[in-house]
Amino acid sequence: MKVLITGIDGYSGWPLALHLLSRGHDVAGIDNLVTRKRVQEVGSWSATPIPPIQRRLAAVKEVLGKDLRFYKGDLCDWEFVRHVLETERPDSIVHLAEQRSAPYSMIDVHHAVTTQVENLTGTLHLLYAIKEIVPDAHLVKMGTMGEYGTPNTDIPEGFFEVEFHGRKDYLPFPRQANSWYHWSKVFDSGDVMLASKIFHLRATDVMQGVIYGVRTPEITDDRLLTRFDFDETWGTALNRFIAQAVLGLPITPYGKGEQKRGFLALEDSMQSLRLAVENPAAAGEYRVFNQFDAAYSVKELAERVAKIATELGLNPTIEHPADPRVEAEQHYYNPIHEHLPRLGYRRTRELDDVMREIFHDLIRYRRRLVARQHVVIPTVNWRVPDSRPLLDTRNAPATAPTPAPPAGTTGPSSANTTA
Ligand code: USQ
Repeated sequence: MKVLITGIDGYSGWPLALHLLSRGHDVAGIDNLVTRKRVQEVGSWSATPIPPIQRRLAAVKEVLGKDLRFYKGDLCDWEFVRHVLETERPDSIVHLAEQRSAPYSMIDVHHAVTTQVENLTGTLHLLYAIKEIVPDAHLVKMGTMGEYGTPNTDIPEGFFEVEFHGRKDYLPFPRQANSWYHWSKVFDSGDVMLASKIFHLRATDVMQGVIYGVRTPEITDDRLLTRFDFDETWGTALNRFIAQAVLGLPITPYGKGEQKRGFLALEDSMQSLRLAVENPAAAGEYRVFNQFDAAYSVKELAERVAKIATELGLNPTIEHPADPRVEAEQHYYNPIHEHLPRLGYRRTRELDDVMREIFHDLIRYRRRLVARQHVVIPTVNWRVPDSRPLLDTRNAPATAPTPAPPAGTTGPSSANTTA
C-alpha cells in the first residue's frame, strides 16, 4: 500500500514509517520539523539523540535498504498539501502532524491559539485535499482517549445508544476534554466525522492512550532511534517517571495519583496503526478505535517504576506534587476497546519489560538527561495563579495577580545538531 504519514519526524511518526516500510509498504512523509524547535523553546531536548532529517533518511536507506520520500512543509499551507497529495496519490494517510502536548497548549493564550489553529487547519486542509485529489484514500487520524475525559460511566468506542424521552438514537459519546490540546482533537473528530458524511470519505479516528517506550523491532541502529521527551511539557507520564528515577529526582504522580489513563507500548501502537491502515474503513464510514492495552493509575505506575529502579541499584523516591492540571484525581475509568482486537490486534509487550528497556536506554543517555534536568519539574499550571476555584470571586483581589512566566523561557536556545 502507498502510505503518507504526516508528522513523520515525531515520536510515533518515525517508528511507524520504519514499521510500515519493513512490512513492504511504500511510505512517504511530511513534517515541518517544528516539534524540534518547540522542545528547544521549553529548554529541553530528546534523551535519545535525533539526527537531522536528511541523516535519518540516509540511515533508513543504509540500514533497511528502503527509500523513504520526505516533504518538508506545513499542513497549514494549502498549496503544499495539494502538491504532496497530487504527487504521492496515497492509498492511506496517517495524520499525526499536530501539536501534541497538553501542557504546551496551556502555557498561555498564544500557545492555546497556536495549538487549536494549527491542528484544526491542518486537518481541514487534509480533508479537502483528500476529497479533491484522492477521494478513495483512507484517513487514519490520530485522536486521543483524552477527548472523552473521565465520565462516571463506561466509555464506548466513539458512539453509544441513547434513550431520551422515550426515543432512541445511536450518537457520538460526549467529549469532556481537559486541555486546549485535547479539545483541538475533539474539534478535529467532529470535522472528520462531518467530512466522511458529506464527502463520503473513509476515516478511522484513533483514540490513543498514553504511549510509552523508546524502541520498536525496526530500530536496530542508534541512527534510527525515535525521540524520547522527558521534560514537563513534552514528556508523557511513564517516560518522565523513568527519566526522573534515572536522574535521582523524585518521581512525580500528581496530586492523589489516582488519575487513571489507558497506556500502550510504542511497539503495539505501531501494530494498531498498521492494522488500521491495512483494513480501511468503507467509503463514507467514520469509525472510532479506542487504542490502549491497560488502564493504570499514575500512582501505580510510579510504584512500578520505583520497584524496577531499586532492582537496578537506583534509589528512587516518589513525591506527590499538587496536581498542576484541572482533572479528577480519583474517578471511575472503564473504556471499551474491542474494535482493534477484531482486526487481529494482540498485545505483544508487557509493561515491566518495556520499562526495563527504557531504563537501559536512558542509563546509556543519562548525560543528556542531566544536561536538561532543570526542565523536568512541572511549572505549567492549568489553574488560576492562586489555585482558588475559578468561580469563587468572594475574596478576589482588586487587581489581577501576575501570571507565572511561560515555562522554560530562560532555557538554552542554542541550535543543536540533535533534537
Ligand atoms: N502526570 C503525572 N505526573 C507527571 C506527568 C503526568 O501524574 O509527571 C499525569 C497527568 O496529570 C495525567 C496523566 O499523568 O493525569 C497523563 O499525563 P501525560 O502527560 O502522560 O499525558 P497527556 O497530557 O494526557 O497527553 C499524552 C500525549 C498526548 C496524547 C495523550 C493520550 O502527550 O499527545 O494525546 O497522552 S491521553 O492521555 O489518553 O489523552
